[in-house]
Amino acid sequence: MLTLFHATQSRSGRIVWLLEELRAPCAIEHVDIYRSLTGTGRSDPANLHPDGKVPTLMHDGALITESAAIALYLTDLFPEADLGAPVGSPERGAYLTWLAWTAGEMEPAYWSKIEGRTETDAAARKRYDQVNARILTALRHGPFLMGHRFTAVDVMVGGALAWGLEHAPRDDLLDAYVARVAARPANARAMAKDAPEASVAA
Ligand SMILES: N[C@@H](CCC(=O)N[C@@H](CS)C(=O)NCC(=O)O)C(=O)O
Repeated sequence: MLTLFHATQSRSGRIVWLLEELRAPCAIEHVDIYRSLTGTGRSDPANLHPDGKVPTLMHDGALITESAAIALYLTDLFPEADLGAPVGSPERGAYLTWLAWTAGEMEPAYWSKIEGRTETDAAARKRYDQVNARILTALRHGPFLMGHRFTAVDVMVGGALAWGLEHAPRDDLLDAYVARVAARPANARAMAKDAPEASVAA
């Protein structure tokens, strides 16, 4: 059995979206989190994450945290949905690279932009520019980041871009991509489940 610990308007929304894309049966436990940008909320004792963060996934007693690890875990668990790349497939290397890159490069680069460090720190600016160049280069081949096929990478990157679009460079290709992935029916279904009052076991 799968259970996702989720907080409204947070990183775990991407996992709700991915679960919808996968059509994976999963109970959603809405929890509170501490929100550093507003200083609101609190770490919820009901959340099994060791640091009180989300997303947190439980699968038959196994605890999985970290958005990229959860995305990989789920796409491996539901290979028939074809949203990942199985071990041994030619795309596996690129798939793992993109997933790790979202956590290791994209997120820190965008946070440095949000916090203004890209204005004062040349290394932060370079990283931010490299991140956007990587996305735009992939989208020129598109329509998705791994080419013709929509994958969990598009949920991770597209979801992050949709959240932080005001911090992204103005580019028609990027805007069209975010609109394209955000318009997916699974995203609409996920958004309907985002708030606590909408909590249901899928
Ligand atoms: N690297 C983690 C970051 C998780 C994270 O920081 N989540 C935020 C919500 S967007 C959170 O739970 N914050 C609560 C806290 O920092 O206590 C991931 O990608 O899953």
